[in-house]
Amino acid sequence: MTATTILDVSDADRQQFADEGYVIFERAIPEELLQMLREECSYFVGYMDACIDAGRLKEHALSSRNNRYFVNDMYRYSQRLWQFIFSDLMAEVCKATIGDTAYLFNEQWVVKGAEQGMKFSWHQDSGYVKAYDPDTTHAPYVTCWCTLDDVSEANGTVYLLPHSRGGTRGKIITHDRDADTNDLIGYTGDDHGLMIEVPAGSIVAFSSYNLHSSGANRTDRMRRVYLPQYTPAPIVHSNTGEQQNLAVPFLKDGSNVYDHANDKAENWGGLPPPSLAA
Ligand SMILES: O=C(O)CCC(=O)C(=O)O
Repeated sequence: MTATTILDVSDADRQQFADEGYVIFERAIPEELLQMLREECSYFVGYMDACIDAGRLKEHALSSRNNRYFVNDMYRYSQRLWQFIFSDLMAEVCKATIGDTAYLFNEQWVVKGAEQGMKFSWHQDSGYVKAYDPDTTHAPYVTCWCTLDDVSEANGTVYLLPHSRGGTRGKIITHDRDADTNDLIGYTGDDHGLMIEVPAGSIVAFSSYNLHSSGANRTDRMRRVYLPQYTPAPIVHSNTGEQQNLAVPFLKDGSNVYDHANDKAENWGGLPPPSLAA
């Protein structure tokens, strides 16, 4: 299965991303890819439940059972998720936002449980990088917030501050950590931001410098999002030079250079696939 849909990107879309740091592509994900993402999502939520039940949540984890799930850096556990992450569709999103060179930096599921899915505090995604590397000056990367369900105020959608409202153009803020939720908090002002209400299969692409938050899920169904993030260059720690997260080559000079056969943790970082060996 490969994505053949070419995204309809206008000059105005590119300009909005350049100026304000975000662009929205409604119903961009073809139905068969969307179905595949929903199936994979079920697997990874189940996997996370098992980790929680076994007491294997990491320190500072953002997840809690039936409530809020963040499952990241596990795409090599899936036989087919790479077909979305490195698809022509995502290549078009990268080209419209960060340009002709792109590396996969991180990917994660963000799922809010029915009725109790908790809110997520105002932050920049780059604020999470800065928490581990206070001197970081990395260029903004792009977060592709892909909706697997229709999203609205009721089920905990995202709120976004364009650069002109958040004062975030060219700026990474030092965040505070909430001791109860482990959320990093980068904004406590009065602006509620743009509420993103889009149908399932949409891609909200925003820069890692844009402040955003999300609400609680008050509906009787889960709210599911898949979120790959791409950098224009590998991000390395400013003091040690160590690569941060993943740096899987995706686009070079605008061409898709992803090499599935060599997509291994030892080459480009991240978790290896599961092993059956004890
Ligand atoms: O999907 C959400 O609720 C917000 C996710 C988010 O802000 C993030 O992962 O940075």
